[in-house]
Amino acid sequence: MNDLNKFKGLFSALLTPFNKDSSVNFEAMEKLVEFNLENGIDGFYVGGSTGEGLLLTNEERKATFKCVAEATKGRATLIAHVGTLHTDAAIDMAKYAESLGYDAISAVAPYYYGFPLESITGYYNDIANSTSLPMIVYNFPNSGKFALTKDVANEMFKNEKFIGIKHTSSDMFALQQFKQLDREIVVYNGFDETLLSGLAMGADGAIGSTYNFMGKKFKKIMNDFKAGNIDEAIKGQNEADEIITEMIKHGVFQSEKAILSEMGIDMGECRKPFLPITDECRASMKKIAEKLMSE
Ligand code: MN9
Repeated sequence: MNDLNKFKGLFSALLTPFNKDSSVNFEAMEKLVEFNLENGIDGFYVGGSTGEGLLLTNEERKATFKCVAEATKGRATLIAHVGTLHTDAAIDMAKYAESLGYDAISAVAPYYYGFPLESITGYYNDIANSTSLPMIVYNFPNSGKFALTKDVANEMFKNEKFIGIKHTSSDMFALQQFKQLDREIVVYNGFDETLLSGLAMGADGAIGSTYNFMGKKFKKIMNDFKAGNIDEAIKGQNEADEIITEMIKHGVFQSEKAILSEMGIDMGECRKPFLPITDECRASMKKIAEKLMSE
């Protein structure tokens, strides 16, 4: 049996910094990991949507897994996102993550073709059965035509390798349902702007992009929630959401890179076809970064 406790808590969906020529900036990535750990982050989700994993080559994805494993040195729980359309490539990445000592693998459901359910569950089983690592299903309905349901999850989770769901959706009823499966699993809230509602519906933790620079703020929200200080928790969520609202206007990942660059970590731009960071975005995020650093 897997110990689920190490999978609970606040996990950063780690951003991937790029150099000017758009190659991965590993030095900045190490700094970002350290910065996250200083802010109390419990674990990292590497190479997901936020990490621009699907815009990296498979070799680059593996190199980022290695960089993060070496930078954390066992100080955080590590989840490698290996999702891609090509099953064997996903398996190759999963095996590599296993060799690096990762704690779990995760994958978004195969997208683009509108695969039938049997293909999707087959894909997950193929990857999950290829290593000794547990699997966390990345449920992100906006990324394709597939939204996980309780019944499908119950079927999938008959395979003991499956231990959790990263629920990137505002459907809080679905999140609640995932906590009622036939056996206990870990459920992560996936949209940071709804963390508090996710916790209220039973989430064990959260995986998100804004924790890269608002780790302390969100840790406090979680602790306030656990302690029953709901008014304080709502206040914290409102403060965070004011920032996220501004980020959404300018592009979430561009804004996050602009904020962290202001905080002293050279994040560079997002990879094409993401658009460059605009001057308006930089100016707005500079103010947000200054405010966060003064807190
Ligand atoms: O991994 C992230 N999801 C996506 C979680 O980027 C699709 C979230 O953290 C969002 O970036 C964040 C802003 O909408 O909630």
